[in-house]
Amino acid sequence: MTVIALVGNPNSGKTTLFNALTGMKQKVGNWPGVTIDKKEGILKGHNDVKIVDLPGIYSLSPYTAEEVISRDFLLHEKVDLILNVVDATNLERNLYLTTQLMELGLPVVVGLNMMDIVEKNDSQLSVAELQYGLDLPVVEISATTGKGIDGLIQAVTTKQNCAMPIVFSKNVESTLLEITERLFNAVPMPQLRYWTVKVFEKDKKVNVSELLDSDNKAYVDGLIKQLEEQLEDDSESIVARERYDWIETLMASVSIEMNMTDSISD
Ligand code: GDP
Ligand code: MG
Ligand code: K
Repeated sequence: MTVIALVGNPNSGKTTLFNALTGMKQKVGNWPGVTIDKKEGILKGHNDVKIVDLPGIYSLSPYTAEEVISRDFLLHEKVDLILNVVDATNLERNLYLTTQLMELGLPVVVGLNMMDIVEKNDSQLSVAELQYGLDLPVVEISATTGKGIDGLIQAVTTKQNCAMPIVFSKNVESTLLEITERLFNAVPMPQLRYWTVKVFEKDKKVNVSELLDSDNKAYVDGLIKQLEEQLEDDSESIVARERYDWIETLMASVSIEMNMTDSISD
């Protein structure tokens, strides 16, 4: 059985897409906790492919019960592919989670949802630039109208490469490398980038003493402290800013202002 995890921000259209992909009826709404239970279905026309509708999340650093459920499922259950549902009308914010999903060592396909709304707007996006920048398959869809769903089914049932994590700035990467070198035997190899970033962030949900012995932990803590002093910021904020900067650069190539096409002609 192939397992596809539907992951995205709250209200990105996961449940609507789940229903379109499985033909199953499921409650759609905005009430908090509406998808707190794990919901599963079989992909239409593919009896060997299971779809799991995970609770909506903004990040993999869990603060809410929903985030804990979704993160634990992605880290500890058998998942073959992440279908990241992205609200195209809220692209910049939604991509924050995408950059984290790219660190799990799994194939990621982006379902770029709400394209029916984008098409009615003045500002448009270059999906080609988005796909190029993310280095992930991006399929334009509208979960409510069903547009693009066949292409999406094709993309998620095709063998895809594992996502490549985004690269941070040089001095952050050199500290991360020191952490990575010390985590090789402590975490599952595909999740190495995820755990490296977690250790760097000093994530309170991660028990570092299970991953590093006390000498290595002291050494790594020293390097992190050095970088924090140099950048005058705490490590968690450093990572967040790296993600925002990367997304901002990507958005500059993805966003197309419609009135710009006028000035190109002269
Ligand atoms: P979830 O929180 O990610 O499960 O999102 P839902 O599936 O509950 O959808 C949130 C809202 O967005 C609902 O009102 C949906 O009808 C609406 N919606 C979902 N997909 C689309 C889409 O492609 N286009 C439009 N216009 N609305 C959508
Ligand atoms: Mg839902
Ligand atoms: K919802």
